[in-house]
Amino acid sequence: MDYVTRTLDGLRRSSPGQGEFYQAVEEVLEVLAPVLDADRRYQDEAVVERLLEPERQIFFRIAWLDDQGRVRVNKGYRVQFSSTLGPYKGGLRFHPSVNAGIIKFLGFEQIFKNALTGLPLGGAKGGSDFDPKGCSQGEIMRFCQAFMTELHRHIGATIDVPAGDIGVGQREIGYLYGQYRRLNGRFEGVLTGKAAGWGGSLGRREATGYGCVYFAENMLAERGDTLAGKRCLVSGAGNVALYTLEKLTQLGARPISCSDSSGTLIHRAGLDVALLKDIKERRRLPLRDYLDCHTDATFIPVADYTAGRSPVWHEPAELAFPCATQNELTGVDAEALVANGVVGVCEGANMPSTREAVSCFLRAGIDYGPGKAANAGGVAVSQLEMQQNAAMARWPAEKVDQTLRAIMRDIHRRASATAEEFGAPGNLVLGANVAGFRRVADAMIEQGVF
Ligand code: NDP
Ligand code: 2IT
Repeated sequence: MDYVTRTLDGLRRSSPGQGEFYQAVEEVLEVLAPVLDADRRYQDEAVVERLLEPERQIFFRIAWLDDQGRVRVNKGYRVQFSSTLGPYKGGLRFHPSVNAGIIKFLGFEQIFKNALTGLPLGGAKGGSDFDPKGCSQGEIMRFCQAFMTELHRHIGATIDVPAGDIGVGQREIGYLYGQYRRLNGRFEGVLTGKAAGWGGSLGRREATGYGCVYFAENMLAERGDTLAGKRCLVSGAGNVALYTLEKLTQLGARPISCSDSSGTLIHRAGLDVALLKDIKERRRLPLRDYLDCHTDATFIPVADYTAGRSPVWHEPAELAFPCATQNELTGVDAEALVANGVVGVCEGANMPSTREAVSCFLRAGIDYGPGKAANAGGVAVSQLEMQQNAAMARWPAEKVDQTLRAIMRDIHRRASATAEEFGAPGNLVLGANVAGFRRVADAMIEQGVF
């Protein structure tokens, strides 16, 4: 049995019930085989075995009071995967689906994504099974305070710097930061995604979505093509989706679909992004409210989905941007996209395409930008926020945006050049994983066994 198969078999036995973690590892290891064979040091020094085991996992209880005065209890997680390249870095997710396997898959992906940025960043992820839906502002604040009451002893500006993810935006980062400051009495860059008035970086809110579109621009440019006039399908209607939609519109593309947990919105004339931001970001309303202003749009509620499948991928279009959550784009969806003439898929979310979907894209030979390359703009601008905090400085928005553009171009170049080097031109799954792996693996060897 070969090394990769043996390692995956061992992982399946040692991580029962952690399907998403296994899936994320499988994607990385399958493309690493030629690198592991070419350089024996990686096997001799057990680099893969070490990377699969987080340096530290913190599981904790969060008890808080709801508006009725009842005590509520949730599970909290921070998985500190790798600090080889810098302080642990990665978001916090608040969603009822969160469990140890989900946090481990996200943390594992984060190691390679962060390495690929070329910046000094380790990899981590955290969160809770807390469901913010239907909670009052006061409940969210008390939950965040209770979460940080435990987390604060494990993080710090040069130790571990959390940020947002699903269910954690600027409001939650504010409550988390306030509690950290209350407990530690230090004004330091311990979280990123802060409001711009008190330590946040301009452009962090936009960074993941804008970065994803810059990545798509780079993929298209390789074929001498541009975004102008392209019809785009986007899933989600949260932070990443909204700023993907905004940048697509700015660059002359025409986004025609998006979605949230209540259903899918299709507007073939082109989505009204300012209205979507007002509904979803400012007023926190369901997507259906869009129809009040645009009667020519269609909203399909989740209850009407055929075979539980979102119609978001089933419109004819040239580009697709999955920006909601893991495994939201299946093999069937991928076949439909390809049959409808899609030329590129660029992932704003983490691992949104199933293994079958990824195989379909690679077989079809379309441009495919995997999340760990295409959505790295968020964590990259988080690192720019850390730089600004460390220097007590504040960069203008233009400088952040220019730096983000340059970082996304470099990530694309690095992934593309690595794919060429291994005889698989255009295969950015191979390119991104191998380039990220080599940076962190070489540093692990240089720093000795621990
Ligand atoms: P948000 O919470 O802001 O938005 C998530 C969006 O996806 C919401 O519209 C939500 O619906 C929808 N959604 C979430 N889960 C589901 C589900 N199970 N079924 C259907 N719809 C769902 O999160 P972000 O935009 O920050 O994150 C989206 C993705 O991008 C995640 O995969 C995240 O890991 C990834 N990512 C985020 C980064 C960031 O900087 N924030 C950086 C890199 C990647 P509703 O509005 O109804 O809640
Ligand atoms: O998945 C991700 O890269 C994030 N949620 C952002 C991480 C960060 O530290 O900004």
